[in-house]
Amino acid sequence: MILIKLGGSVITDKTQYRTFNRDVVSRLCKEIRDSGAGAIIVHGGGSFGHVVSKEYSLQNGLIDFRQIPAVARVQYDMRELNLMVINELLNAGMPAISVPPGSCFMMDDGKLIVDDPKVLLSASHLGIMPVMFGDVVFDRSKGFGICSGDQIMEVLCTIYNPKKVVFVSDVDGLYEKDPKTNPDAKLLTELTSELLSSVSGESGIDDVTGGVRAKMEAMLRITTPERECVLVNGSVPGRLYSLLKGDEVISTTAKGGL
Ligand code: IP8
Repeated sequence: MILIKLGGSVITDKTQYRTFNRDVVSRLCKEIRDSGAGAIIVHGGGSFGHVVSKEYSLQNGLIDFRQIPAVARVQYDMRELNLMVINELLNAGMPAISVPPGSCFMMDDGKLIVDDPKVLLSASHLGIMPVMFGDVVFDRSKGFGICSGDQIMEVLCTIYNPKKVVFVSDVDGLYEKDPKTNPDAKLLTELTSELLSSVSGESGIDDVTGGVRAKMEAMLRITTPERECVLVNGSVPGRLYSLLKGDEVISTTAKGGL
């Protein structure tokens, strides 16, 4: 089984509130289907999740009750995004269902807690693909918090033990500097914990869940001697398909743990 995260940067336009990249998502769903990889899919928030969350500092938990309408708004926006992703998966012939993370998990001081994976396992045992996403989730100590798609990926690794993990983004992989503001930045084909310290974590877009560095750390934590974790550009047609088929593609592969 391969665990895939469709990042918010590829499924939405992160600079425009609530803008869904339908054509890209439709193509990516077909690439996953055509590869024949048994996949479980998670997706990020992009401009459906991060804009309002940042405006109301939802990542810091409950500070004042003016945040409450924003909690409801972000949950609504994320469900709309999720259903649009699910619709593209169904159109591609994959039996996907929506599983909001708050329906299975809680958080404690920002850490995602898995009490019981039965709901998820019941779906996947029936050949149904549960699709989770970054969202506002209740937190035992902070009232609520932002659960990122990357945290969900880490938790799903413990539940499903996938043989490969793929993060789909809108960049070719990890660069030593942000390639959007530094066109001469060099792509790193391999990521190790030693290299991480020399990489600049800057990111041009506001992101309440930590941006590039947090993603790289999550990718390294996910690796084991048997499991690689790859970051690939989903904006380039065919690249995800080739990667899933086992071809060499432009990407960054995390190895060796954190
Ligand atoms: O895009 C964050 O998920 P991510 C979701 O995977 C929200 O970091 C609601 C901001």
